[in-house]
Amino acid sequence: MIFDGHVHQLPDIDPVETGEWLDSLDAVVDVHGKNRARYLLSRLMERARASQVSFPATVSTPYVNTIPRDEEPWFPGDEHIERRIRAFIRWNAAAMVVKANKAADGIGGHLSTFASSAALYEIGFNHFFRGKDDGTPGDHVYFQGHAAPGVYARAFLEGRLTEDDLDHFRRELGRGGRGLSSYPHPRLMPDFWEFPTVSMGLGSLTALYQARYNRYLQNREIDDTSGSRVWAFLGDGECDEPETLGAISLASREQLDNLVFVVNCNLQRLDGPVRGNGKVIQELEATFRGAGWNVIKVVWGSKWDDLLAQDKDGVLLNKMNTTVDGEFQRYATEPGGYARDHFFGPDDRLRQMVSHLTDDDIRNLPRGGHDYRKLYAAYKAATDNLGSGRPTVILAKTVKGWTLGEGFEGRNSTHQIKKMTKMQMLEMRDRLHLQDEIAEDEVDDKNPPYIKLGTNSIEYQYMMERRKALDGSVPQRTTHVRKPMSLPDPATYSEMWAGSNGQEVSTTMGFTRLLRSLTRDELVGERIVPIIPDEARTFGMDSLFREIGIYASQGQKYEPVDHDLLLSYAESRKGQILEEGITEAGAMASFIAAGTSYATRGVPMIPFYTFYSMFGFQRVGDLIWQAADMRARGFLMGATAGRTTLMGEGLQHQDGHSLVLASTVPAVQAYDPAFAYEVGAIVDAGIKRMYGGGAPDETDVFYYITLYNENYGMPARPDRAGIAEAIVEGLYKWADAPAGKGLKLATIMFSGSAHGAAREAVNELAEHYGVGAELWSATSYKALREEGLSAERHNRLHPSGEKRVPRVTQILADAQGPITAVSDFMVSVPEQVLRFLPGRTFIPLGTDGMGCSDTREALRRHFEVDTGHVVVAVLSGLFRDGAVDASVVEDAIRRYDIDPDAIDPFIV
Ligand SMILES: Cc1ncc(C[n+]2csc(CCOP(=O)(O)OP(=O)(O)O)c2C)c(N)n1
Ligand SMILES: [Mg+2]
Repeated sequence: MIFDGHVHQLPDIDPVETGEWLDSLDAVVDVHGKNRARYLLSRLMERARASQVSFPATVSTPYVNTIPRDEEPWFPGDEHIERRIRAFIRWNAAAMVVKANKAADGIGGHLSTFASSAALYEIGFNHFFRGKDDGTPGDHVYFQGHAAPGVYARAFLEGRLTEDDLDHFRRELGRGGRGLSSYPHPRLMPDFWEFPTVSMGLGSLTALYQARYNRYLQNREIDDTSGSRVWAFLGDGECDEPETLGAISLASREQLDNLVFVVNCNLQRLDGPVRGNGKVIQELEATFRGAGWNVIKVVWGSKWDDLLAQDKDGVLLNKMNTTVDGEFQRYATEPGGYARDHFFGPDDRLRQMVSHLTDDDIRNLPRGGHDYRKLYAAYKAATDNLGSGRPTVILAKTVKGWTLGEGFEGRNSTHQIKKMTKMQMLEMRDRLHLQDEIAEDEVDDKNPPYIKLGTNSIEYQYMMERRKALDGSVPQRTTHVRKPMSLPDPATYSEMWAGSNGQEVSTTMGFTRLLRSLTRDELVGERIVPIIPDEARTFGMDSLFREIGIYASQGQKYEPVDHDLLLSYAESRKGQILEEGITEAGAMASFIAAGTSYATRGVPMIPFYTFYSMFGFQRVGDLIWQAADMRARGFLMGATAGRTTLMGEGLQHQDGHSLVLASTVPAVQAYDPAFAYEVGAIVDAGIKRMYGGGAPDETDVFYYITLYNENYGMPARPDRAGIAEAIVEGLYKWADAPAGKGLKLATIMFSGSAHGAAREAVNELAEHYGVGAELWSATSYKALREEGLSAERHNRLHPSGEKRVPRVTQILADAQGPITAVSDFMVSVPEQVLRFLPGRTFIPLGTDGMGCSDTREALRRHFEVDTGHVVVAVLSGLFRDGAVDASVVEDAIRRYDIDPDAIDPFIV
């Protein structure tokens, strides 16, 4: 407790003696220096431990407020009016949820989360959160997802939402899809919510990287972000998610004093206590403090200050320190007499301390998170902390369900309760002193009234004046562009169109060249954000280090070991590459920050996040979903793609399914290109689509593009009208069948690196089996499927209207014979178009199975996607169609040395 300045919270029973000790220390420092002083202190600590003088660890302080009463700042607001406003919002939030569940039983919603955090938000709304009305992006506020009812309730009082809006909470499909979303979802309420948070842990992670991204923009001199603070509101239970705390050391390392976490420590999560047997606030304090954060605990409300001041023997402090959260939760549910007996009671000195208080007084000794002045002091300290280089976390102790009444406060079931009886509503009304606003006969449990404020009411005027002073309402999402961006010069892509002139390169190398060209582009160069999680060398992107620099907020304080090399590890304050280290989640959070920059900051940026494709969708799938919710734009580049192309790495690295996972995210445009010019065409079209100024439904997408590390000659872009569109639409003819008389006809579709087997198979089929196979490049089965489904839906719902033919059906109408599809991904990838090819023989080959390590050749044989297997598949299709005999297929099986009884790779 002597650490971090907390000694001032304890009574000094002998100031003279204290003075002597301090003078001695000063003298040692003066005469013998700091080292000697340190030594003596260490010896004293050693002795203290030996004498059993207990001593808290340096990372935690006693269970009291960090800011003592006499250091609290003057409170500039009108506490009475703010309390009224808070009560109105509390009431309306509860009424909205109760009504929703009466109107549609089971529709859900949460009462208790916001009830515990109302003051945490209101202090922000009235005094801290900056809006955008001055033309700046203001603060970035991440609301706790389950507290959404409170945010709607305030927007209603501010006149931003109507009663009809509140009546459509969680009923979004009426009124043209304009209800209120259950949680913060920019996808559903694009003018209101900015940051999706409700998947626990993602809000805090993305908030942290948003704060870092703001510094990136600042240091690169692209945007002045100094006026924006990032506020993230989290639950204490949520802190158990690895994503919540997993990146906090980055915040201190990057000196993000523009970041404030507010943890609503109501000691409960969904099922029960967060740490019944421990103290979550103490645990979080140690974690954050250890990570270098500025920690502000707001544990006790003002009325406790008097008691602490009397605590000469430290018995109260000791009781506070030793009472576990499970007990504190119990005190919130019992009458004051219980705490008198169990908290104060066992020790006579403590019992004496509260003898002048009634049981009700004791019960009403509030927790810090419900004490407006304490919160103001904490938020003020957090904002004053700017310049210190330390991010701040405020740990505010609250009661879950506070003011909702006995059935709610501190109950283990409180998170899930959505309904209130009339009696409960009346109890809440009285508790909030709203008798003058709501008459008893108005209250019923079906249709409780909302409190509305006339524009002349002092509460309304006060509230609006406060918001005006803080530049307008929050939250509010806009897409107003503050710093316009042009599209790249078409010449940027010319290298991609030209092909590699016989040189063997991979699509990854092709993409890296494209990325470099884009960063050199006069028009958009500075807006490109390359993001890599410690894999640049794997992808050959280390060539960019020196040229565009690795972003480092501190610059480079050392001469790198490879300084004399052309490709040295060059860090710089103005570096463009976000080299994230080994954190796909962090890299994805950066992608989200950059990909939503067009909205959050009005500064469009184009992120290219390149990663091991295996560690994309399956590793950070929920963040990708969040990116889609947040309307992120940009490119996810799934490098080292394919189950057989990346050789040697085995089961955990060889990806044959990210395209299946990508198919589940509507906003994702998934591509599996074979050649550099296809990559170029997709990127070109993608940038135009996302940044070319179309309607949000069109623009608010992002791309997933696979990249392979197999080298081969990159052909030039076919010189054909409409080729660029065809590549983007997902399928185009790549080569006609070889000419020859009497050839039996067939079709092979390839994607990505499987083009090699497909092309060889064409030659083999012509040479040995008299089969002429035409080749098609399938760049996006997802795009084909989605278009097909939409045509199918149209036809289903317009039976007598003009029939739409799915694009893939049309395109393949002229493709000859049975269709064999081959890729380095699971069969379900090409199968996405099967339903649109009725009556066609369709044989998809794919790499289903867990995978193992070997050479490409061995793996392709194992997964049955090599040349021999493609030939056999084509012949088996012809056999199925009656064009050849079974013996022909058997001949090929022999010719390519295929063991028909080999173990099925799926079960290996
Ligand atoms: C990733 C994820 N897992 C589970 C849930 C379900 N869930 C919603 S709220 C909640 C408990 C939240 O507790 P806490 O973070 O303490 O918030 P409080 O409501 O107590 O403020 C859980 C488990 C979720 N939303 N996200
Ligand atoms: Mg909680």
